[in-house]
This record gives sequence, structure tokens and C-alpha cells, in this order.
Amino acid sequence: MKIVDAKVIVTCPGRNFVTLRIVTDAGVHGLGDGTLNGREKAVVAYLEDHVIPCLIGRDPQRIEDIWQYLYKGAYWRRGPVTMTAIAAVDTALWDIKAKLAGLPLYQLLGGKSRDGLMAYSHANGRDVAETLDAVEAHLAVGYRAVRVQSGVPGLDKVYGIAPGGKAYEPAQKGLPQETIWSTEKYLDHVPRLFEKLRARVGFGPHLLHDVHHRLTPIEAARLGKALEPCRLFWMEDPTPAEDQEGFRLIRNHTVTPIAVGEVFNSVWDCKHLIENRLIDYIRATVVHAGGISHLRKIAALAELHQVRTGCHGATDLSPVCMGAALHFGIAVANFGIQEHMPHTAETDAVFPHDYRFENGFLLPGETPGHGVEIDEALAARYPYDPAYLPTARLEDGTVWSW
Ligand code: KDG
Ligand code: MG
Repeated sequence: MKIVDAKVIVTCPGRNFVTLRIVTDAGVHGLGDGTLNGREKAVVAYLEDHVIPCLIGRDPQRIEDIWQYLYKGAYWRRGPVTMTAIAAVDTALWDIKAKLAGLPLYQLLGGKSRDGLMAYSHANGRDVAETLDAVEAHLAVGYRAVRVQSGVPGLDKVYGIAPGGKAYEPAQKGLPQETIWSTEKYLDHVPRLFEKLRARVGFGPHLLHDVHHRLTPIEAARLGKALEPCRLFWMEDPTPAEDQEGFRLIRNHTVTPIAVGEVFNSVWDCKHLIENRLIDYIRATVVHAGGISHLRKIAALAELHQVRTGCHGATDLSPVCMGAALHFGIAVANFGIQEHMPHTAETDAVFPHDYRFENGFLLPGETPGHGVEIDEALAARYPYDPAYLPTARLEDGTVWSW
């Protein structure tokens, strides 16, 4: 069997997505997500100029061999652009293999280890009152776990909060916006928010919070300690993860569980944190961490150290990534939780899929493959529209981590 064609489809049904479609001479095709938020065109060029010419004529069934060829053969290993491009190929090849077998992908990954994937949603509000209401609304539709972000008094724009009560979308049209950050104001606000939240909803629902790389290790230690009475499911990205030893300092001070890794792209990013038991959940997911093949290796290392998965699932990960992540998550031994930020109706129409949300759980479907397709005619009606994540500065003008 041979790969006879491969094509990159860029579409913007409300936000930009990059999708790779690989076609075989057996009449079967596969899809892979290659979306890298704000750097989409870099992955498109990597795929079109450097990867696709090498794929034509190869046997699509040799998934591991093609993965190794693309990883080792480039000489320049790792990095978000390379690993997202490899992930797009790998996901499409697993889709093809499962379609050839006539099985949903999870069957090829060992079958179901659970009945459904506990999902967490995003509740946010401009102030405490709005945030508490948003959490209750998410619990009312069945979520058992909710990530909570709130506006901070004295700060104009805050990560995770949409202006005017709209659904939150991280990337904004046009060039990157600048936002102002104050650690002091944030640290004063967040523990009080969660105290009020627990007083309102009790200790039944799981509550999560994303610090989004903003704190130094000692500040993150202080936050984790302050939040202990509120028993969070996790505190995410408490400090930039390049400083991996910084997590030891946080760990030495608090038992609030830690989740890290949505920006990681290989097992080498995860190794030190996992082996040294500095985190509890690993957030790497299919599209940015080398596809199903590589994510399985990350999860296997994590399993040895009782670290569980918590795959990234924001709107910039296309339904193709979500479909693949759900097949992975239902099969992997050490699944923890799956992020769920529903896509717009336009996106769902461009990417017909058979996964669904039911009673707090996400469920992959039974269609052979990963169960997500693309309507190319509809996709062509939404051309690429540049959009970027914001940037952050301290109140004195210093560039900070967003
Ligand atoms: O592209 C970046 C977003 O996906 C990210 O800001 C969202 O932190 C995020 C999350 O936890 O979903
Ligand atoms: Mg995050």
C-alpha cells in the first residue's frame, strides 16, 4: 500500500485550523490536526515544503517507521513546529490504520480502559459574582469538573475572561494585543474567589485553575498553600516550565496538585518533572506532542510515576485533535481528565464528528478511525484570517509571560 497524495487544508470557521489529509492507493484517507495557535503558517510550510514530498510513495501502515524518519531524518529535532507537523502525519496514519481495520481507533490502542472521559469545562466571569454564576451554570449542564478563571480587580484584561460575557477564545484577530499584569493583585484575589466558590457549590465538584505561567516558584508556592483548604483538582502551569527545578520549590511547600505541559512537545520536556515527581498531571496532547505514537510514550513514562494525563483541549485544538485525544484517553491506563472547550457551530459543521458529551463525560464514537472528517467545500468558505494570542507586561512596562 502507498501514500498517493497529501494535502494541507487551512480554514477559519471562527478561528484558524490546519488539517492534513493523507490519501492512499487503497482508497482510504486519514486526517491529522496540525494547528499551532498564532504560528499556523509555519506548520503549513513545514508540511508542504519539507514533509509531504517525502511521504508520497511510502507505506502508510508503517506508522512508527515514518515517525522515526520524520523525527531523526530532519536532523533538527523537537520544537513546536516540527512536532506539530509530525503529529499531523502520525494522527492521519493512525486514522488510516483504524479505517483499514474497520475499527474505532481506541481498539488499536488496547481497547477501552473506562466507559467515558471525565471532562472539565471553562467557567469564567468578569467579577466574583459573574464567575460563581458561570460555575453553577456549568454544573447544571452536567460537568463534574470546572476550570475557574475570573477578572482581577484593578486589571483591565485577564487571561481566560471574554469581554462582555462572550465565550472565551484565546486568539484575537490582528496583531498580538498587549495586556497588563499584576502578580500582587492576582494573588490577593484568587484565594478569596475559591473560598467563596466552595461556600457556594460545596466540595462535590472538582475545581481547577490555570495560572498560565505567570508566577515565580515562591509565588506559586504561596498560592498553592493558600488554596489548600479549597482542595483544587489542580493548579495549572504555576510557573514557566523551562525552569523545571522551580517546581521542586513549589512542591516543597504545598500539596495542591500540579498540572503542566500544554506547551510541551516531546517526552524530553516531561522527563525531569515526571521522574522527580514534581507534577501530578501531564497536559501534553496529540497535536503538539508528536501525535498518538509519541503521546503514548509520554503517558507510559508518566504511568510509572503515578502521573495521570490531563490533555489540553482548548478551542485552538481542532475537532480532529479532540477526536484522536478521546480515543487515546479512553484506552490509556493512567487517564486523569480531559479539557473540554466546545467549538463554535461553524467549526463543528466544517469538522463532522461522532464524539459527544454526556453527563459530564466525553465519549469517542464507534466509526472506524478517529471519527472526525472535514467538509472541504465548507472549509474553503472560511479563508485564513491572522489572529494571535495576547502578550503581557507588568505595570512598569516589563515584558512578562502571558
Ligand atoms: O493556544 C493557547 C491556548 O490553548 C491556551 O492559552 C489555553 O491555557 C490554555 C488552556 O489551559 O486551555
Ligand atoms: Mg492552560
